[in-house]
Amino acid sequence: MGGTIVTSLSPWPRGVHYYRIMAVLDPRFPILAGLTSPHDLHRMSDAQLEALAQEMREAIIDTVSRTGGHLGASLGTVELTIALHSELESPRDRIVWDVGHQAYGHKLLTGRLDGFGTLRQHGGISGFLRREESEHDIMGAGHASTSISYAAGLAEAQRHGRREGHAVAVIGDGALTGGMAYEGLNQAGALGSPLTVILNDNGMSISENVGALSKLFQRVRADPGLTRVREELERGLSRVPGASGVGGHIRDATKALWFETGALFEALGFTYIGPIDGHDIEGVRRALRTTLDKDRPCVIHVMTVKGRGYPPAEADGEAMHGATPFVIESGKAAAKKASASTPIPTYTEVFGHALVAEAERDPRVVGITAAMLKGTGMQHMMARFPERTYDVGIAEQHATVFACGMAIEGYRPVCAIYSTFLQRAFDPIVHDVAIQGLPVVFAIDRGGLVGDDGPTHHGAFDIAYLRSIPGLTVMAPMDEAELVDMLHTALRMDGPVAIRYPRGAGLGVPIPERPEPIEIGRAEVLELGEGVALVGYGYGAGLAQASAELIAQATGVRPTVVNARFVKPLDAALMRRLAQGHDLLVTIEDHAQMGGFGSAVLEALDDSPTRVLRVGLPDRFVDHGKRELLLEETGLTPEHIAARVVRAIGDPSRVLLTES
Ligand SMILES: Cc1ncc(C[n+]2csc(CCOP(=O)(O)OP(=O)(O)O)c2C)c(N)n1
Repeated sequence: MGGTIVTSLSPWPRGVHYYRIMAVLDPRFPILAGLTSPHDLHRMSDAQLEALAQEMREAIIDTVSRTGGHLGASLGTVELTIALHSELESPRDRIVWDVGHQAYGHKLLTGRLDGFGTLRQHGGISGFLRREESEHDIMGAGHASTSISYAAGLAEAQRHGRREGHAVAVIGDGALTGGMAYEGLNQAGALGSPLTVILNDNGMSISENVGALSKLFQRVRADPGLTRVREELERGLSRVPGASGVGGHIRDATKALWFETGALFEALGFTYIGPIDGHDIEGVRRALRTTLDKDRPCVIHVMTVKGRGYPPAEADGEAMHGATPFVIESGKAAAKKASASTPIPTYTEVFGHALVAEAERDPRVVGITAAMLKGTGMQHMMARFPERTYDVGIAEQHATVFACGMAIEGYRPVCAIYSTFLQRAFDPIVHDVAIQGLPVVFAIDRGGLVGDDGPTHHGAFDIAYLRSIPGLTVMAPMDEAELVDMLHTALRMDGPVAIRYPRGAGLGVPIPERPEPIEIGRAEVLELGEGVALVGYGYGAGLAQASAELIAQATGVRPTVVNARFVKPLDAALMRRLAQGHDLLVTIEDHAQMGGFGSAVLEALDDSPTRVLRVGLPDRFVDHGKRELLLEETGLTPEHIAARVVRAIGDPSRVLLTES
């Protein structure tokens, strides 16, 4: 990590600097810079570990203030991370971080201080964990609620003698709202798997956490006797085999709550320890030692504060969950380049307001989000119609079937889910929505490349996995005005509909005052030209328009430009006419080339001899980095597309052009 010394962090005393001070890599972080492996933590004193925590916090704030990233979650786990690495022997002991967004501290302790300044930058270290990045990254998930299942598998392999070491899953209370977490608990509890689950309870998902369990945890957190419980618990820990043994030490007021929380896990076959203060390194270490000795499933319930140690992140956990670059002193967003005009609204914002407008007109409209209230623009619906808006937790599968239930009773549910997370709902979309023919609308945000979050988050597959489903209408607007019309259209249809749109700002076109329905399955010819037909789907239509200009400049001939609007039902008749009337048909989409819009066009043309050039994402996982950079790298820019088309025109010997 390079850069200037951060003096602005002085409100948080640095503690004593002592450990193998090497006037070295980064003078701001002498302890971190001196680490040769996380095992060094085993030999450190309590005071040294506290000082290390301070350095980690400063390193995280310093880097994320410049790169943006998951600030609050990683600040909240600093002490927990130190406790884990000072008791465990990673990677022999397997630490599995759910989502991986809270593991910046783990990165710092496992040899990545040096590259930490490149966090989330193209070619730099990932914002999540990544198996290729470090042997300490046991897996590289970015989707929530998987850690217990991973750990159950790891523990089972260990039980079969395949390997030695403990398996520890760290899961947030938000991620614990996802069904897979319970599937993991259920199996591990029955098997008696020797694994430890650390429940990192900070009361927050991205927004405030939701659900019945979260309410229980909230009551535990709000109870003034909690600290006392922890102290009693710590005193009792060495004497008790499980949670129940410490009951006598707990004051009556907190006892019931404590038992309620513990009872859930105990019923599933886990020993429950907690709640304990997750910022107390020694307390967490003691609890860990207890569980590691047990050789059975255990849960340690730790309470932490999201954003801990950085006041702006503690004050606004939601905004600082995924922080954009900020000024350290104030926590305010770093100034963007000045622009005279008002910013163009994002597709997300336009969708959010359009949904409210539809809900004003039609009382049957309800909004559903899976823990992405602001991310999907659903906060506007929640503010206007709280009784008709549902945050179901990190549970895309459940969100979909819940929508089915409401649709059966005559409601018009709109599920706003990111493309990448909707992958989780594939089976319910087939089985519960489409086969039942229910009018559920999917508003698929973040279709296409998302940028810094990288391969676990790009929305590259939704067209492919949706367009094969019978009875589903699948569409994509070319701009934000068409998104409003498409939502209006979808809510007037009898069956299921999916609308995909990209991350970021729209094209800046005016939003219609009153939306108009769109004819189903009808593409729109934007410009009639000759020689080449450029057919764009969604974001691809804008690319087609811009590419056409460049092609016209280069060749002197204006291509035909089409906004496809639908991939299902595809305007197959128009595609065939275009094929007959042009020398080259070009399909453009920000989606995996394989199985996407271009594939649908090829299928429609079937026996046509027309040359088709498909532009889309290549058959590999695209790395993380700024979205513009990734679009450039994958050839999804007007310049790249125009150059390919001009090359293809000059080489008519190639009958079918589908390579990237
Ligand atoms: C399947 C899935 N849906 C949504 C998300 C987006 N997401 C990332 S982190 C997060 C909240 C996680 O909350 P929690 O587990 O409590 O961790 P915290 O950030 O509070 O530490 C969500 C909803 C995701 N990663 N995976």
